[in-house]
Amino acid sequence: MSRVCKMSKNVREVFRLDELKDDIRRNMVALLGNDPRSKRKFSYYNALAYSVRERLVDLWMRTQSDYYDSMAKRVYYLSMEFLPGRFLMNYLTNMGIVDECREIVAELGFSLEELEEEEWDAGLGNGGLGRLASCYLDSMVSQNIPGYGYGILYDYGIFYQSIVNGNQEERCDNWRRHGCPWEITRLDTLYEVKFYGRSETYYDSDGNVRFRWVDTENVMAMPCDILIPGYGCSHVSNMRLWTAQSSREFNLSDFNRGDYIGAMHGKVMSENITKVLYPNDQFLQGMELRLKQQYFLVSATFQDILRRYLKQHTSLAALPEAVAVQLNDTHPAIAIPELMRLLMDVYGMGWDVAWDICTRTFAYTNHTVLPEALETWPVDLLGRLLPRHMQIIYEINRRFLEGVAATFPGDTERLSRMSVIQEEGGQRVRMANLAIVGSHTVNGVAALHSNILQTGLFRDFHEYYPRKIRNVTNGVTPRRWLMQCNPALSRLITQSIGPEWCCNLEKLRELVPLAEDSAFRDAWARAKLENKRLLSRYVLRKVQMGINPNTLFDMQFKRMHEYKRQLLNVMHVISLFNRIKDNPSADITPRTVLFGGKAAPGYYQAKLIIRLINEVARVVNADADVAGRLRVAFLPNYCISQAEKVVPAADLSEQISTAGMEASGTGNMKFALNGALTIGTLDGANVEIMEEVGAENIFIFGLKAHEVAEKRRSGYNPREFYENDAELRRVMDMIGSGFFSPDERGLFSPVYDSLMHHGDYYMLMADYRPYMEAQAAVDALYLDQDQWVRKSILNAANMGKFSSDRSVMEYARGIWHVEPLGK
Ligand code: GL4
Repeated sequence: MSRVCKMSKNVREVFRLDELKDDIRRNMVALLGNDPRSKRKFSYYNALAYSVRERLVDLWMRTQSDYYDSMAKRVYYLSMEFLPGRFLMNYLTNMGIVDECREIVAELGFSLEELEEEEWDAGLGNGGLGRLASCYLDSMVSQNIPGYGYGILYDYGIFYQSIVNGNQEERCDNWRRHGCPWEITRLDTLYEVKFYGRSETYYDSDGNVRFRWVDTENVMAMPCDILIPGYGCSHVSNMRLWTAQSSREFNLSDFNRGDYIGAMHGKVMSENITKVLYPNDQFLQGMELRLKQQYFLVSATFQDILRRYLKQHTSLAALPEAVAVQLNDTHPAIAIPELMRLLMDVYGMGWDVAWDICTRTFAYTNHTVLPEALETWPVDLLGRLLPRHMQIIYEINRRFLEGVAATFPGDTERLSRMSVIQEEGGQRVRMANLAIVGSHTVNGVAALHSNILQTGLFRDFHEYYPRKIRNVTNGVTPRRWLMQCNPALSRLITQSIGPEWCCNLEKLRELVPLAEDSAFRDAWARAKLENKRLLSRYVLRKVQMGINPNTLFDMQFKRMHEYKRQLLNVMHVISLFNRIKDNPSADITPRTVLFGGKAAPGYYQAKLIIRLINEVARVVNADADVAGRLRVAFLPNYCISQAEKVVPAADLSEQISTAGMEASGTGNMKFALNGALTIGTLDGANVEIMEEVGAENIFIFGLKAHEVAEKRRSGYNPREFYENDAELRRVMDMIGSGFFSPDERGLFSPVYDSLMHHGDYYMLMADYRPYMEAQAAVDALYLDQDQWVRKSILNAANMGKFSSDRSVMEYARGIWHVEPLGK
C-alpha cells in the first residue's frame, strides 16, 4: 500500500484541496445557478459532488490511456443490476480525503454527514446480485485490473418501500428527478439496437449462403458513465449504463399520411425499454419488455466492446486474448448468440471460427438454484423479437446435442435434459443451458453452491464438461463495508494493526491475539456501542420508536423470501413473548429484534410475512410485561445506505435460510466483518464463514443441505413437529387463530397453512427446535459480555477470506486470465 501512503502525503496537491472550497462555490453558481450564500443542503451536496467528480476525470483519462497503451486485456462485467448505493462518501474514502473534506465543508457551515444524507441511493438492483457487481467493480479497479461494468440506467430503480398499517406499499423510485451529479452523459455516442423483423438469406460474392437481419424496429442506446475510483485512486474506471433513446427516423409512412402523433408514438414507446427495473429477486417474470432490456444491454455493449477492440486490432481472431466477458447470471446470456451473429453476419466468419472465439470469451456465474428463478423464454417470443438469434440458438443446440449423443449414445433422456430447448409445455429456450454451452467457465458463488451445481442442477453438464464448473466464493469490499460504514471500528483497527487491512483483509488476523487483551476488548465494545447508539437514533427518526442500545441487537436484513425464513425468526420472537408472559419475572437476555427487506410487489406470501412482523411488533411492543426485555421493529425501505447504518450496529446476524437454497449470501459476510456473531444454517457461504471463524464462534443449527434433500425424497411431515412440541404448537395456533390480527382473524391463515397444510416446503417446523436451542445459547453467551466481545473480535479478525479483492483475483487468474496492470 505504499501507493496509498504516497497519495495521502501529497493529497492536497493531487486533489487541489486548497481550491476545493472555491470550486464548490463556483459550481454553486456556474453549474447549479444558485446563490452561493444560500444555505440549501441539497445545493451544497451537488456543488460538492461536482467538485469531487471533476478531480477524478483527469485520473480516469490517464487510466484509460494506460489501458490503451499497454494493450491490456479488459474485463467486461455484464449485469442487469448494479447496486452502488451512494457515491459521495465512497469517492471521498477511496480518494483518501474524508477528513480534509469534512473540514472544508465545516467552513462552509455544514457537516459532511448532513450533506451525505442529501444523496439518493442509486438503487439499480434488487439485492445481493447487484451489490456483488458493485463490490467487484470496486475491487477490480482498486487492484489495477482493467474492468468495466456494463448495465442499464433505469429511470426508476428498486421501488421505495413504505409501511402503511403494517403492509408494504410500493412507491416509484424516481431517483434522478433532481439530477444525478455523478453521471457523465455521452450525448454524442449512439448505437442502434434492432428488434423484430426477420432473418433473410442471400449469397455473398463467393457464392456462400449468408444471413442478414432486416425490416427491424430500431432503438438508439446512449451511454452514461459513472466513474469508479479505486482505493488510493491510482486507477479510476467506470461503469457504462445505457439509456434508450428513440431512433432519429420518423416512421415515414405514418408521417406522410399526416399522422404526426402516430409517428411519434413509436418513438416515445421505444424509450420505455430503460424506464424501470424489474423488482423481482430470484423470480422470472417472463415479460417481453424484460427480454428487450436484456438484448438492449447486450447489443449496445458489444458494439462498444468491438469498437474499442477494433481501434487496436485489425482482426477479430484475437478477441479472447483481449477481452473477457463475465455474464452476471443468465440475464445477459443472449450475448452468446449476439456475438455469433456479429462475427458471422457482420464480420463474415464461418461457424467454427466464430464459435471458438465466442466460447473463449464468455464465462457465466450462476447465482441461484431456485427453479422459479431459472430463465426460460418461449421460442415464439424470442423468435419474434430476435429472429436471427433464434436461428443461431437452434444451430448451437443442434451441434451441441450431436456432441452429447456421441459421448452418451442412446441416452435420449439425457439429451432432452441437456437440450437448450425445453420441449415439454411448449418450446422454451433454457438460458442456463445456453450460457453453459457458450462459456468456457461456469462458476457458483460459494463452495456448497458450486457443489450443488456439479452434483445437482448442472450434473449432466458436469459429467460432459468435467472441468467447466467451478467455485468462486463471493466477497464484499472492505472499503465500503468496514472502512466507510464503520468509522469507529475502523479507527480502532487501524490504531491497533495499521492501515493495510483495507487492501489486504487477511491482515485482520493480527487482531486475534488482541481478543485476549481486556483493554482492547473494552475499546471494541465501546465502538460497537457507539454504532448501536447511532442506529437507535436512526430508528427513532424513521419509525418513532426508542430502542435501548444496551440490549442485544438481533438483525435480519435481506430481501423478503420464504426460503430466507424471516418467519422462523418471527416464530422465535413469539416464543420469547410467550415465555415472558408465562413468567414475567424470568431472567431473560433483553433483545431488540430488527427486520428490514423488500418483498417483490407480486409476492403475496412475502408481503404477508411483513404484515405479520408488524402485527407481532405491535403486540409485543405494547405489552407492559415485556417492556425493556423484548422489542421488535421493521425498518422500511432497506437499501444500501440503510445497510451502512444497520450492519455496524448488529450483535447477532440472522442467516437462517433452508440449507441448500441460499447460493452464498453476502450480508452474512458484512455483518461478521463488523463484529456481529452469526446464527445460521449450514447454507451458502455460512459454511465457509464457520470454517474461518471456528465452530465455537458461530451459532450453527438445523438441517444440512443433504438432509433437506433426503427429507424431501423420503417424505417430510411437518405436523409431526407440531404434535410433539407444545411450544411450537402454541406459536402456530396463535398465528393461525388471529391472536395477532384480532380485527381480521383469518389474516394469517395462509402463513399457518403453508406450514401445516401445504407441506412446509422450507422446513421451518423441522428447524424450529434446533433454532430455539441455538438462540438460547446466544442469550447465555450475551450475558457474559467478556466472552461475547472476544468472539465478536474473532469474527471480524477471521473474515479476511471474504474480501471481494480475493474473489476478483480468483476470477482474474483462474477465469479471465488477466493480471493487475503495472505490477
Ligand atoms: C443471489 C443469491 O441469492 C445470493 O445468495 C448471492 O449472495 C447473490 C450474489 O451471488 O446472488 N442470487 C440472486 S438471483 N440474487 C441474489 O442475491
